[in-house]
Parts: sequence; structure tokens; C-alpha cells
Amino acid sequence: MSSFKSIHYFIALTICSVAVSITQVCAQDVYAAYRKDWLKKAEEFKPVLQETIKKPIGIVRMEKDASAFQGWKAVSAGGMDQLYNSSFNKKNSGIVVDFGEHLTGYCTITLKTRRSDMDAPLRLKLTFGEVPAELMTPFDPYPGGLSRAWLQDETITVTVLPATITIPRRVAFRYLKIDWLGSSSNFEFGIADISFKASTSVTVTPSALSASTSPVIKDIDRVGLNTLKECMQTVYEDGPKRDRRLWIGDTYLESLANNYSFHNDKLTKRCLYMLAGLANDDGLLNADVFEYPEPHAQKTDLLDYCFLYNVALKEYVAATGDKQTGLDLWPVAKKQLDIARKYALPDGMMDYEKANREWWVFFDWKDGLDKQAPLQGITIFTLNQTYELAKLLGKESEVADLPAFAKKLKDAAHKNLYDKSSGLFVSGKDKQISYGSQAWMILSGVASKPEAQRALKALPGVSNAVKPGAPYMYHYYIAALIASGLDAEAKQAMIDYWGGMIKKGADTFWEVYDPNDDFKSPYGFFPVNSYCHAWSCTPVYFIRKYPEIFQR
Ligand code: RAM
Repeated sequence: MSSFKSIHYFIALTICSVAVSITQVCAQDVYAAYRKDWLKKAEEFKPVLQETIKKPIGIVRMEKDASAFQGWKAVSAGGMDQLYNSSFNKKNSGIVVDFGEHLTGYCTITLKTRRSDMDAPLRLKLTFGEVPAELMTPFDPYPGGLSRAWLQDETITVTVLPATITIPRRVAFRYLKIDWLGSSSNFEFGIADISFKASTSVTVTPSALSASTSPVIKDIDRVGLNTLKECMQTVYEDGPKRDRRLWIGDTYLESLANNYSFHNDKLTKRCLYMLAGLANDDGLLNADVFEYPEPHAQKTDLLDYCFLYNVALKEYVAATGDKQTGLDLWPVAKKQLDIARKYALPDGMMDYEKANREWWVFFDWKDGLDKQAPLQGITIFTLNQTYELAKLLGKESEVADLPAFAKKLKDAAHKNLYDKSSGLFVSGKDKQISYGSQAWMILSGVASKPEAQRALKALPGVSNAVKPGAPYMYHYYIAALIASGLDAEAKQAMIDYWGGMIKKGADTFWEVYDPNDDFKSPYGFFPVNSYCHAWSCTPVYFIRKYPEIFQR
């Protein structure tokens, strides 16, 4: 080989091997060095569940009532003796037992022979419901979009009495309906006892609110605490009935409320490490993860939740001073910024169309919501919050471009999305006006304080303004009212919305709530909605963080 040729050969080989290693780098797991340690830490901080044995408080009769939530209400109909002292058969099939509060855990039922000999198996159906209508609406034929098996009806067949049976499935409920499905007419049996092992990882009783707090705010706080307590299991679950898993958006709001109530910092830490440990190889996060059989991610690319991880981490470090966790997880926060960099156009607007094609851009369960302005807002908010996190960790130099980057997006938003004549922010081609757009334009600081006040005051008068579909979006609306200094309006909005759920009988707050549509469901069937839902607990955060607004 001539020396000329051999140089060529060498160059070609080098290019080739560089190319190979670039491909390898690209395909490599960016967190390879940390992942194991993160998951180990998540495991270390797994809380021990607090278990309490609960008993039903009585029998209720479900009555149809057009003015009740979803058309059904529970009316007290006697003590448990009524059930325990009689035979169970076709005649009392469908009896409903009330535990008096929302519980999460395992149900045990004891059955005994009351007359003669059991000469055939008996079969019962137990249906656990969070709200009355859930028990009174036939589940089949099932019209819902999610698995039918989320609905909590369990059939048991018993061949020998006496028997004490624990339903293997964990349930979340307040009411239990017992249906008789079959038994021999040659004998009689009865229900001798029902008990429930309730679990939560909450160990603390939060401080009482100030004596001057109005009864309605006290009620909202109490129901919010119950909601949060039920969702705090070995992770921050989104809902103990459904989906029973760790979602970033829910975790963010739960951890905010936790900071002002149950102070279970280790649970927050566990969840942050677990989400990091289960991120994709490119470093971007999955929106939700499962704990069992071992922690693993559900592959879900939900853009807004990747951003909110950074905010949750910042809030955690700010609340606890735990810099070590912040430093461990800083690479994850830094990495999520890639999303902002990828979709920011030269003019400072986020490429919403492209982002929306490539990601699930969520923000709310609300059909027709235009998400251009919310996306622009949450991006700026995330850049600002991540910079705050960097400051807490002494890492500003690694993200020195953030303030200028955020300003560019902010100026572009003001230029393109603010309608000076109406004083409102618009979103998308049709210039949609929504609560979500105003909220995110305010939380991002795009709106000045006077502009924010003007927009929020004008909003209720805009007849076609798109309203929040779920308490999740309502959180950001309340946060925007507070950020704008509209304290009285924030308090009133909370009373109207969360207080509205209480008026309709809520003992835990719901996943979706539309004051004008009790049957609203993102899943095509309202019984599969979650009626104890994490993202609905945030009044706890507002009430306790801002006593001057809510406790006076
Ligand atoms: C619901 C989940 C969860 C939420 C996602 C986006 O289905 O229950 O609360 O984070 O949607």
C-alpha cells in the first residue's frame, strides 16, 4: 500500500470509528452512571404504610334525587346490627354499607351459617364505590374507554362456612354494596362482620387552622387533607382507585400540599428519585411510573409534566434545604430544558404545532382547549423556576443563558398573544380566550400585575372563555389570582369550586369537576372517574401557605 493510500485508509478508518462511537453515544443511556443509585435511593425512602382497622358505621339507602350529585344520595337507614342479625338472601341483596369516610386498603368479610347445613356454594358480589351514583349505575355493557376492570366489583364464591375472606384487591371507597348472586334454599347464612384495613403513609396530624377561618374554608381544608392522605401511599398516587400510579403533574401538586401539611419529605424525595431513575435513555422523563412488580415507567411523553418535574424539584429543595437531592437530580432538570430549546423558534415563540404533533401536550381535561399560550407560559415558568433551582444549588453558571432565553420568550408572548384592546391573552389561530391561557401568561410573568388583574377581572364576563375542565387547571387559575394580588377573588373562586364539590357531598375531591355537568368524564363513563384525586388536594396548599387570604 502506498503511503498516500495508507493515509487515506487510516483517515477512512478513523472517520468510520468516530461515526460508530457517535452512534453509540447517541444510543447510550445518558443517565447510565446514576440510574442504579437513583432507584436504590427511591427504595431506601419507601415509607412504611400506617394501617388502621376500620368498621362500617351503618347501613344506607341510596335514593334517587335529581338535586343530588349525579342524581343519587345516601340516606342513613340503620345500624350494622340490622345486617349482622339477619340472614342474607335475595331479599336484602343490594344492601349498602357506609364506612363514613373514604378509605384505601383491604376489605375482610366474615360469613356464618344461620340455619341448617350448607349444601351448595354461595356467591356474592361486593361493589366498592367512592360516590353513591357509582353503586347505582349498571357497569355493563361497559361504555368506557379505560379498562372495565378499574370498576371495583368483586365476586366471591364460598364453599365452606364459617369463612373469613379478604378480597385480594386493594380498593378505594366509602360505600360497599353487597349483592346476593346465589345460594341453596336449604340453608341460611349471614354476614357476621365486615372490617377494613386502611392504609396511608401519612403519620402526622397537621396543625389546626386559625380560629378566624370560615367554616367553609375549614371544610375545604379537611376534605383536601383527606384527599391527600388517601393518595399518599408508598408513592404519591394520582388516585387510589385509579390510576394508582405516580404521575409527575399530580406529584408536583401533592408535594406542594404536603409541604404545608403532612411534611412527609421522604415521600417526595422517593418519587423524585424514582421518576429520574425511570427516565428515557435520552434523559427526558416519562410522565408516569408504576411501582410493581418493580419500579418501571409507562412510556408517556407528556411535555408539560417534563417541565413540572423541574418545578417540583425546586420546590422540594426550597422547602427542605436538601441540596444533596437537588444536586443528584440536577442533571435531570437540566436535561428537560432541551425541550424548550428544541421547540423555541427564532422569534421567541414556541413551535406549538410541532410540539403538539410530537408530544402529548396536556394542561387539562378540556376538549377544545387551545394550548399555544399555556405552552408558551409553562415554558417561561419552567425556565425561571429552573434558574431558581440553579441558584439554590450554585449551578447558575451551567445555565447562564436562561434569563435571556426566558426574556426572549416572554417578550414574544407579550407581542403575539396579548390583545391590548380586550386586555386578554389569546391562544392559537382562532385567538381563543381561556382561563388556562390567562393563568399561564400570568404565572410566567408575561403579564404585568396591572395587565394580570385586568385580564382576570375581565374573564368571567367573556361568555365564550374556555373554563377549566378539572381541578388540576383550577389550581393554576387560583395561583394566578394570588400572583396578581386578587386575594378576595382567589378565596371566592376556591369557595365556589371546591366548596361546590362539598355541597354536592364530596368527602374527598374529584378528578374532574364541572359545576354544570355532574357526569363529565374524560373516559366516556363517569363511574370510572376517580373521586379521590391527588391534583384536587391543592386548597390545602393555598389555605395554609396564605393564611392572610384564606384563614381570616
Ligand atoms: C389522568 C391521571 C392523572 C393525570 C393524567 C394526565 O388520567 O389520573 O391524574 O396526571 O391523567
